[in-house]
Amino acid sequence: MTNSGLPENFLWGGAVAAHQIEGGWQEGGKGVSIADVMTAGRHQVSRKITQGVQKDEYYPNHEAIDFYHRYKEDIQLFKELGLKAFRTSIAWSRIFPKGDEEEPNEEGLRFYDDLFDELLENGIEPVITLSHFEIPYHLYETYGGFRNKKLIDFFVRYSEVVMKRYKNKVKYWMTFNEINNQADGQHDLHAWTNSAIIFEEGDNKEEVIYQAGLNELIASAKVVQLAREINPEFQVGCMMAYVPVYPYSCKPEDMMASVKVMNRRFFYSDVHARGEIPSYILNEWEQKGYAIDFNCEDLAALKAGTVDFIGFSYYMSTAVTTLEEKKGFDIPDFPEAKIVSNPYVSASDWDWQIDPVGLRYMMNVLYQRYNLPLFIVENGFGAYDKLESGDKIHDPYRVDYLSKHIHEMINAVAEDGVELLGYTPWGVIDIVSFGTGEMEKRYGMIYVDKDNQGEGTLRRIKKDSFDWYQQVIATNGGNI
Ligand code: P53
Repeated sequence: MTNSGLPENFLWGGAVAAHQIEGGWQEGGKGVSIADVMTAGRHQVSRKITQGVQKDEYYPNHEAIDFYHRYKEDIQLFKELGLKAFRTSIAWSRIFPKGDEEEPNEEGLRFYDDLFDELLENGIEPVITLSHFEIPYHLYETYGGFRNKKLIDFFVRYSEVVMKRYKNKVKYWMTFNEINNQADGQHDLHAWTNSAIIFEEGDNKEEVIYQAGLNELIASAKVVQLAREINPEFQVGCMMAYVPVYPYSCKPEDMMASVKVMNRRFFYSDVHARGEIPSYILNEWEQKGYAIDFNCEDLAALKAGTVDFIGFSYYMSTAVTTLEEKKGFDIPDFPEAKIVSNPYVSASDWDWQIDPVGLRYMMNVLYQRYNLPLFIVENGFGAYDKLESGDKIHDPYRVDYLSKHIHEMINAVAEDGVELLGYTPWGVIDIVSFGTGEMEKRYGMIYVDKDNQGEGTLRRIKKDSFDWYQQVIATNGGNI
């Protein structure tokens, strides 16, 4: 074993989100969330968002993997794995079932008291996302989601309640999961999951999303300020999805196209970390005639509520080109360019391009841009697994993906000098896929016996990657 160069207190962990694991969608006084009205899709077939919960539809998040009832058993497995941190979210609708009540739901608060106690007793630090695609459905029905500035106050109130309640149990917090997923404003699923928005006739989608995103950034900044009052030891981060978009060629226009598409994503972390709306966005709003609503008080909040660390997910990279002969995907409002695949990397069964070096690249970019500690709070490989006789799951593809990414992560720390708090790979246990609602797009090192139709015993079985990750943690990355 060699010394990897990672700090001794490095937070090796695993990550999930409440709606993708808990189930118990109507238990403990929980209200309906936006995840509870999403049906199952599959690769290239979108999930449907229904008007309320319909009787004859299948909703994979209603039961998920039943973590709500099985968390004690699962935490024993996490302990055996050696996790030092476990990232999950609080389901907002367990605490405020409708989102706009005066008083929180005590039973929901008690559930997370018990969950966090159980983690801490087993030596595992909870890392908590406040909003991970789980906005109470009522806030969509009554207020139209985050297009409405009233949601700022509802989110701040909810955050205040949970940060006060768990102030001695949770130190690491993140406000909005992958807030920049909604960046180009065209994916209806992301508008729904990030902001509880359904587009209406006459909406300029991009403008609507800029408003919602800014409302969330203001809410986040207010929560950061509150956090400092509640417990000065708190560390509050943002949570960004970072998919680097490389210039496909060295044609100068391809380089500028990369800058332009990356700026759409950087907007969110620029505000979170620097406390100002960047000039490239203010100019865009002006040129497009967007009437984004904000006032001096909002700007002061942004300035006073900058984050302590940059939490981000990394799964893949992609490329952009202006070369006319290349075929690719259109980019909203950018007709000269398209997104193309990268001939130098391979891809998963869901066409996510596998690029470990891209992680090192992104870590360098983010650290140089913000000079703040980073936290890789998601990274992982969604794949079909096969349960073989003797309860074996051989998943060398997952070990290969993760070890190559960890290798590049260590290079970024040990050679490039990037400050990194931890690494919590996605879906340490199999969960419902967010994008497709499938169970069989598996990320875990622990298998859950359940299929896409919702059939199965829910039994937990260790995969080969479990033993491998156990060694990674035990050697602090020295075996990579
Ligand atoms: P699924 C896009 C790019 C990177 C991460 O995704 C993304 C997305 C959205 O599709 O989402 C995150 O389950 C998200 C998790 C999610 C995970 O990636 O679609 O934070 O909730 O499960 C993996 O394969």
